[in-house]
Amino acid sequence: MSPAARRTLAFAVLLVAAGRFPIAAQQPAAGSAPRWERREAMVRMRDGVRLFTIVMIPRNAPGPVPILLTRTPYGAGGWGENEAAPGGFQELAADGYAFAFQDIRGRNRSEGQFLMNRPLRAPGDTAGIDEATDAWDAVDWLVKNVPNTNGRVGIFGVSYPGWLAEVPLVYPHPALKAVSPQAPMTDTWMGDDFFHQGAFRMSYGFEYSWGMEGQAAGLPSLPIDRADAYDWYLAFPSLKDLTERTSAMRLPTWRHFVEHPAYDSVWQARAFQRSVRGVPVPTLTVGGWWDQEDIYGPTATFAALERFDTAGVSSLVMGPWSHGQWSRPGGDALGNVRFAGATSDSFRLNIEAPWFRYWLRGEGTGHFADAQLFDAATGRWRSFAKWPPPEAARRSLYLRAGRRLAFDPPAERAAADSFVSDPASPVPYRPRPIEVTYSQGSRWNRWMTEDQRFVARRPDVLSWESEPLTEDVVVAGPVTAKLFAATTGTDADWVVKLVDVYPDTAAEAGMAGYELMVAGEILRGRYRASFERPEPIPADAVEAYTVDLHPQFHTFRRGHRLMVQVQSSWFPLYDRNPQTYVSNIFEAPASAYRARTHRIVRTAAQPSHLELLVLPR
Ligand code: PG9
Repeated sequence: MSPAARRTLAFAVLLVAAGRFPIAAQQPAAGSAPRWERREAMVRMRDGVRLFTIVMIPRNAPGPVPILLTRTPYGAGGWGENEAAPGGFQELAADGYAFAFQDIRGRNRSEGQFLMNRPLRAPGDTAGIDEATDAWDAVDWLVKNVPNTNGRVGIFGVSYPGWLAEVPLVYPHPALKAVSPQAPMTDTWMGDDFFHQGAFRMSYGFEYSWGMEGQAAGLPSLPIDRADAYDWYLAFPSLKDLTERTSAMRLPTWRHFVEHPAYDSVWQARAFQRSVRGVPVPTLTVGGWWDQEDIYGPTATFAALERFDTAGVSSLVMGPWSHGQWSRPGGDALGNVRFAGATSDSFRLNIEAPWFRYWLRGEGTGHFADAQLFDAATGRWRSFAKWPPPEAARRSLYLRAGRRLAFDPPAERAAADSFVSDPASPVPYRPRPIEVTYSQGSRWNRWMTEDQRFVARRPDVLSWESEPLTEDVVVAGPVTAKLFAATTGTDADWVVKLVDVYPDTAAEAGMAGYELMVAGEILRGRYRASFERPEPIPADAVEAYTVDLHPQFHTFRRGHRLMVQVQSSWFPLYDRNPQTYVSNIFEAPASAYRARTHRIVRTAAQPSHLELLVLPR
């Protein structure tokens, strides 16, 4: 194998190890008859480009079967004819499907040019191609060429393949009858892989783009040579220096970041939730409450579809999972947090399989709740006829004096808490050492559930805590932080976390005093008024900041405390804000990176708080 081929394989293997794909299914005993007929084809798209496609057709199906398609940039897979279940899709294979896997343009064995997160063709452009037209052409080919099918096709996938599954909703083929976007990167500027509300996902963006495009760009293998990636990234005094010293501009995706730091039309054109105009096909959107890569996508996709869902064919499933965890065996724990039972297995068996069975095989009742959500605190699934539940009441949780948190607003006329945020010593986003994102033993997939006590004593992390709750508080719906804050600089990032503090007497093993982040997000201050047009922050002026922490369903149990933490860096996952306004942070000189004092105001007139939806008791 050539060094280049070895490297591609190594990146794919690391993604697999990181749980990017389901594990391969077990092989049946040697000598038993092959279960699948395996066909390979170069399927011609409307512009003549041919995409590599594998179709696995069950040999023992009693009648015609539907087809389940996954389109992927990661390699269509080497599923063999003795596979128990291609793709590791055991529960689905047991029902009877043909499975199709397709490499998208420019990836692996397909022809054409790869473009990260290719935008949909412009309205009115009937000649152009995009991932939705490619999916249309793929479905058309499948129904015309795969024998013994019932003519119904479903499409599903996790993450990049999740987004590839949802874009066909913009113009679906008539044979497409079921769509399941899982952890879709719905808007990779607003809250998925590459930026969150304007803050750049530096280590993820760097390592992922390098893995996907480094070889084609003629770059060596990933240059991180420190055991703690925190140290490696911190050695670059600026993002500009990182770009220059690693030649990252040779990566098309990195160049794209540098040239489009704000939410301009280029990013907006890639945002699925802005393009979709209906629910033409039944859709099951799936996500994890602690998805470290695509936390915005699932609920944003569902909310976008919900606006048009008069037929009630769009459903949401959210479980206590990291990125794609539901597609792998088990699911009884994430990091230190344990759930009652194998939540991933139960999702695949009791939710996903019946859903496809109904829409593609016509079996079952067809009764699916608007939302089926797992409450990690009680260990139970709950179905909602409407999400967010109309019966939930809005409640505000205020930052108060003495680092207390309460549902009553403050009365003070002048009150604030402050801290110094120093780019020379940013707050780590997870306990160090921080391993390379996709590397053996990396704790990347569990970081959002780490005990936040690892930073709670830092002077640049402020915490406000409630009294122990005297009754359960069930949060069910969007969580939003409204901060009133000032900085001595002219730009700043605001990280806000909503934390469930376990009692010191917690019965769960290892959870005494645990600080579990239930929701957490970052906003780059320059975008407080507009994501398209950043503006400097006037030094020392109190400004209002709205930080979207996304919907959640979580019971803060009696005896637990609510906590809110605020800090201004999450390094090196997010680049450091220089805290001096420059028009493009990718170009900021090292001299712009300055320590600044930030002030969180908590007065009657400017009460910093979180807005929650809480279910009635
Ligand atoms: N989170 C991965 C990704 C998707 C889209 C863009 C960049 C990265 C993935 O798991 O596919």
